[in-house]
Amino acid sequence: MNRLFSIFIVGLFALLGAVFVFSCLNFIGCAVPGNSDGIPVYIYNYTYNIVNTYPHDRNAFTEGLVFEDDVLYEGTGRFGQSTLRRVELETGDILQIRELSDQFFGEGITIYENKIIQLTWRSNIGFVYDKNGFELLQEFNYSTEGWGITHDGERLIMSDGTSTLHFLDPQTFEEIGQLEVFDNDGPVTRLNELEYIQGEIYANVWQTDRVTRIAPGTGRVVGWVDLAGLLTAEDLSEPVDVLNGIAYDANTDRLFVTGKWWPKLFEIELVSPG
Ligand SMILES: [Ca+2]
Repeated sequence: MNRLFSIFIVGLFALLGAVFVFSCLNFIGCAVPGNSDGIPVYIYNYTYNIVNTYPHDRNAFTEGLVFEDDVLYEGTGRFGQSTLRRVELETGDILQIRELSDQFFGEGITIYENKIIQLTWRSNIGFVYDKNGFELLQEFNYSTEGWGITHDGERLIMSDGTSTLHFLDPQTFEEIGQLEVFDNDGPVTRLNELEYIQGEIYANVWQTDRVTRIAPGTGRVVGWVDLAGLLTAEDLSEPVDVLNGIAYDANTDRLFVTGKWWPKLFEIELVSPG
C-alpha cells in the first residue's frame, strides 16, 4: 500500500512538472513558483508595431521626454548643449527652447502641476520651471546622479543609473522612499528614462534597446519590451546614440519613443506575446 502511494505521489509530481513546462513553452509567460513572497512572476517579452513616424532633431541628445497638451517636451544633455524644449509632434519643430548653463548636463524631465522638473547628471541639482514660460522657479538638490524622472500623481520617481529608483516629495523634493528593481535574474541596473503608464513604471535600460515594465509596489519587472530595429540603415548613416525617451499621451493612449540624436520619433503600440 505504501509503495503504491509512493508511486502515485511520484507520478503526480511528474504530471505537474510536465504541465508547468508545457505551459511555459506554449504561453511564453511562465509562472515561477517559489519566490520569496510566494507571488508568481510573469515575465513577458513584448515587441512593437510602428503606428506613426515623426521627425526628430538630430542635434537633440535626448535625456527626457514627456507628452502633454498635444505637444512634446524634451530635455537634452551634453555639456554646453543641454536644453529644455517644447516640440511640435508632427513636424519636430522647436516651439520654445531654454538653454542650460554650460556646466550642466541636462537629464530627465517630468511635468507636475504645470511645473517642469529637469534633472542634471552629476551636479546634484534639479531645476523647476514654469511649464508655459520656461522661467526658472526653483532649484533643489539630491545626493545621487540624476538620470530619468517621472511621477505617479503623488510622488516623483527618479532613476540614478543603478537599479534603485527614488521617490521624491513633489513639493519639498525630499526623498520619501526607494524601490529596488529586479527580475528573475536579479537587480536591473542602468535604469534611465522613465514614464509612468497606467500603473506601471516604464524604464529604458541604458545602452540597450530594451524597455522594462516595473510594478511600483514591489520593484518587480513584470515585462520586457524589445525595441530593436526601429531605425533603418539609412537612419544609421549618420551617428546616432542609444534609445532614450519614453512619452505617453494618456488622453489618446499613445506611446512615443526616440533616442539620442535619432532622426525619428516613433509612436508605437506594444505587441504582447501569444
Ligand atoms: Ca519620459
